[in-house]
Amino acid sequence: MRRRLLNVVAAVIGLAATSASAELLDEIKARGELTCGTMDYLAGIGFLDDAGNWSGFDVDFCKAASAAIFGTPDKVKFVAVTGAQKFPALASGEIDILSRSVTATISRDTTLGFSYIGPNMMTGQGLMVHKSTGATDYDQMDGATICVLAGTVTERYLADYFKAKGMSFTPVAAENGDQLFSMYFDNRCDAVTMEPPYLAIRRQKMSTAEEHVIFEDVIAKSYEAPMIREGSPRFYKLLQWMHYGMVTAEELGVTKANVDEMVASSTDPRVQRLLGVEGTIGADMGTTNDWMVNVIKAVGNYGEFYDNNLGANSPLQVPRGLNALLRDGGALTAPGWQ
Ligand SMILES: N[C@@H](CCC(=O)N[C@@H](CS)C(=O)NCC(=O)O)C(=O)O
Repeated sequence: MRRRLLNVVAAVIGLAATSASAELLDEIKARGELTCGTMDYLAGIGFLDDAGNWSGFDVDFCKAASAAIFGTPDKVKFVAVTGAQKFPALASGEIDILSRSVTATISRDTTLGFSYIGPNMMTGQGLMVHKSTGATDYDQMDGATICVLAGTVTERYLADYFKAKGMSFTPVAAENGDQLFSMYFDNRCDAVTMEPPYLAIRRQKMSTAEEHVIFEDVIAKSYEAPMIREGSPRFYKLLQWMHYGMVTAEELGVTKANVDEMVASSTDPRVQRLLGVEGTIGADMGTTNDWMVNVIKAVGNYGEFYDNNLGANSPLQVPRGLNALLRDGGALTAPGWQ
């Protein structure tokens, strides 16, 4: 089933590739907006409110991309795509960027014809169980019934883990996130698997939140990353270095609140280069020299981008974990900005 889906997507990409010619960055600039595939139902990740405002971590990545290209975060057309639609929507050209809790893996990178940015959210695969089971660790899950979302990396990793440990389990597959969590909260499985931030978000919505335990450990890596189609190196590099620029801004203490002041008066050459006060990095890449100023004004440095959507300044309070700067004990870093 998975293989068949990969083949269909690969065939669509083949068609798209034959008709594609121009570098996407030029096409987006000529069009005057970019299109971004995301989700519309999960506050903190991708959410569309009743007033028509989009918000969340995955949404803000696209607003930042708009700021990097157009100088303003609002030149984005958001498209809500389901788990099943996300890769075909990117492959067919319906969207320019897929920013929707997608994990970067070797098969997605090398067989789908996509390139990933970042990763910009390094997490893993966790498990939430009913407290009544008494389980606190994976070792106690032999023979369990586990709800899992079809078509995600979590399906494969769950099977891999149990096989490697010589344990058995019964998977109960769901077609979408809402169905998955309804099945779990309705007691149709002992546990549900997904990346811990999503487990925490879903648990927080429940009045029975304290009846569910999220295990401390993870059974696999899941490094999530926005994706674009291959074949537009300037678009790819702009987004990749935008991500690095947000990390560099955090390293250098440049924030949404102080960026104007930094432009006006910082004497630190590293800050001056990042913000385009010195040099022509932005123009050389096909945008303006102050592109990172616009990105930081739109969504902040990486730390602000994370904390405002998911972390300390959000209702979700998801710890930075691996997404803290390397110097703070996390794994987040960027190559040199020079
Ligand atoms: N990162 C995983 C997927 C993570 C995941 O399951 N995300 C949920 C959102 S919380 C999802 O895509 N749900 C599908 C849906 O709700 O339609 C992957 O790339 O395979």
